[in-house]
Amino acid sequence: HPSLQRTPVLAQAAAASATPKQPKAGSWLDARVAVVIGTQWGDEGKGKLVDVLAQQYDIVARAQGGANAGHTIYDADGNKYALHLVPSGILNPNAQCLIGNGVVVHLPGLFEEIDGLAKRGVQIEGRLFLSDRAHLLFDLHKEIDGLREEELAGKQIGTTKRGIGPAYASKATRNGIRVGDLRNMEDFADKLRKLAWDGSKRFEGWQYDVEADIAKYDELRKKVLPLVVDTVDMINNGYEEGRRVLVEGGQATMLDIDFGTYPFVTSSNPTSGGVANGLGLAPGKFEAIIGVAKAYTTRVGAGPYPTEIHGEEAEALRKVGQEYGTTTGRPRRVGWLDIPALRYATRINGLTHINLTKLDCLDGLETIQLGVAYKLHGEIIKAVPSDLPSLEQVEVVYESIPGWKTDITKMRRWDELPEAAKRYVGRIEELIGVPCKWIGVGPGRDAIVEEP
Ligand code: 2SA
Ligand code: GDP
Ligand code: MG
Repeated sequence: HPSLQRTPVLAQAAAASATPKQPKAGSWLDARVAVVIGTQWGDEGKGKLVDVLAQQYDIVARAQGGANAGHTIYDADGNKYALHLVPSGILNPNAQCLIGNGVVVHLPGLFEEIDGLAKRGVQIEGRLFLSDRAHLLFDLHKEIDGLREEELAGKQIGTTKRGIGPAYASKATRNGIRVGDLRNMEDFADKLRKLAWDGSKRFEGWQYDVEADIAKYDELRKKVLPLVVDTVDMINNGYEEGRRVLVEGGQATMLDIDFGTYPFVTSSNPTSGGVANGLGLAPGKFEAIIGVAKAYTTRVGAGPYPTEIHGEEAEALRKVGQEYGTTTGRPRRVGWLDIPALRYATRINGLTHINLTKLDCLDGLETIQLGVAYKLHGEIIKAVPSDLPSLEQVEVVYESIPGWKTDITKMRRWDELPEAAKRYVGRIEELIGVPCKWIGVGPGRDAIVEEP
């Protein structure tokens, strides 16, 4: 029946007339809209995959989170870039980059990032666009983030203190201020005064120079307004004209405000549903949903972590994996790969492919532990428990997998990988039912192996 067709007629016609592009590196991903999602607790290496795939895409967009994200990428010459709000597609000169309505934006931070990139010769003008529906994140949100963490004394979430929770709280309580509000400075000033007043009611003795902030934003708006567009219209027009869209997720499934280890989560939905909301791009258009999973796991901040390891073993893995936060420099907690969590992420996001990253970081191990199931009160459980006490009590069932004890960082083809490494990848695929299309063997752009 024609009404059951998912692709609008207009888009189909446009797609048919669009010239297919030739991939410059890596293989061609045959999806007009591809979404890259973190499957664990963040820092799986989403930025690197987005940078690699951006060469094949016209539009690269961020849909949620803010400057709590930290994506480290290396260009073709090995220069390092740490990105927070700017999509990792920015290093591909042909890609247009969008910051969608679901993102919370700290403008001074965004301009610091933009200026840093521009100094290094990255073209920004005409390539980076900001949604007029995105909510602004002010210094006051950062201060409140800090105050709230202090109040939790001993039970902190371990946020990045980038103001993320308070900014989404302002959005939900409907006194948030949007990027588009900068078009009318008088209204903007009133709204910001109201926001600061609210904060002073909640935190006794808290001082905030709101007038100085208003003056600062009055200056900033001249730089901001040229980047501001209706990104919902822009991304949908682009799609209908046959342009290819790549979405860069921030944080990850286990940090999702609905599906993560609440309250030890971030304040947005980093899952594929959040992408639809954060861009105004309908979920039926997502042709590839790629889950990025580290070959082991890490977590920054507090909260349950069933496969966590401690002591010397943990220290060694943290060192090889260079597991320190991109945004805050905090040492990351480390552990084994958690299959129940990965299966949960597969279902929630509708994953079509996996990018298994940092397999090289397991090169030195005699034996690798793979967490294959959870037990609660002695019984195997099928689902990931929703309540913290249960999740804290789960006992992990491990399978011991022989390591390969070989340096794989120079390998670029599947058939070059040691048999034991292939067996580890194969076992993961068998347990989650999704192919590991890409395997990361180093931080560089080219350090990626594709499974045939
Ligand atoms: P927030 O700041 O309110 O989003 O913090 C809430 C929880 O979400 C976690 N979170 C992260 N976890 C890993 N990486 C993140 N980004 C940075 C990076 C982290 C850094 O890429 O390295 O530099 O420290 C990130 N952002 C948020 C956070 O740890 C809390 O558990
Ligand atoms: P993101 O937040 O998911 O984009 O990940 P981050 O950039 O915060 O952290 C991933 C880190 O691992 C970065 O320093 C990357 O350069 C690095 N990385 C990504 N893929 C690989 C890989 O396959 N092997 C190694 N050794 N490092 C990788
Ligand atoms: Mg990160």
